[in-house]
Amino acid sequence: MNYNLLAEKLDKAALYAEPTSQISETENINLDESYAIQSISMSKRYLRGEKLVGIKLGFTSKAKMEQMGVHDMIWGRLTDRMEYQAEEELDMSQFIHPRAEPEIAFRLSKDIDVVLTPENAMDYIDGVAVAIEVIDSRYENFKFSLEDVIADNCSSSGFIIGEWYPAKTVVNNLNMSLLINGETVQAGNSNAILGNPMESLYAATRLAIENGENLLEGHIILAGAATPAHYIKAGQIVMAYADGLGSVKLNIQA
Ligand code: OOG
Ligand code: MG
Repeated sequence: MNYNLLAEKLDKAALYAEPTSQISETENINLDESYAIQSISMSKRYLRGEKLVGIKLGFTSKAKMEQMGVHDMIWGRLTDRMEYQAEEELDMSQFIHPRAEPEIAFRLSKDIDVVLTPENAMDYIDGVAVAIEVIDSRYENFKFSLEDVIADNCSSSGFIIGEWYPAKTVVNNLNMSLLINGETVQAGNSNAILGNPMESLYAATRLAIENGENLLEGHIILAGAATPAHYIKAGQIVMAYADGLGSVKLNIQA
């Protein structure tokens, strides 16, 4: 099997917003191979000038695992091109079938050189925030196996982060919701994320260290959605809310 060709197929699908068939339809890949394909496809983005700005965890909640029919946590890479700034509009033509989900974000104040724990975490983060993640599977009909979605960089395609709050701000047991044009379309609790979103932060640092990925000062960790993801459409105003962290809004271009 040619990993480079599979990485290229996924990279092209993302670049041209054209869906592609699942790798698992023709190849029998294991988890290590799917992370290898993810890594090769990311190198194609880096060659086009994109910069790594952090990592995201996926399927950290039962709600997400059940929605997508998978059974394990996954991780993917975030780049500067995926980040939206306040008031910037999302252009649907760059996406295949995007969905939004409410998330909690952490910002690193220091390069990661140890796995974070409840004891040392406050020395390594300087902010927490509510965020919207936009996921856009490159596979037809948003259908995939665990191996497929990992190779596809865990559907990562966009995110926007709300106002940063102090690192010590409580992130567990917060009501979280996703609103479209002011109406709640998904609601959950931040404890749906591994029992406490801080667990995602710890897990992200463990996975990064185990896999030789450098997490650096200023990098962002997305903890994974507390609720199922929701399809978004042109002209909508998408908002994520979390108790104590306020809200963040993303406008979808009409
Ligand atoms: C994979 C990405 C999952 C999350 O927060 O659980 C994810 C997908 O559902 O397409 O980002
Ligand atoms: Mg997510």
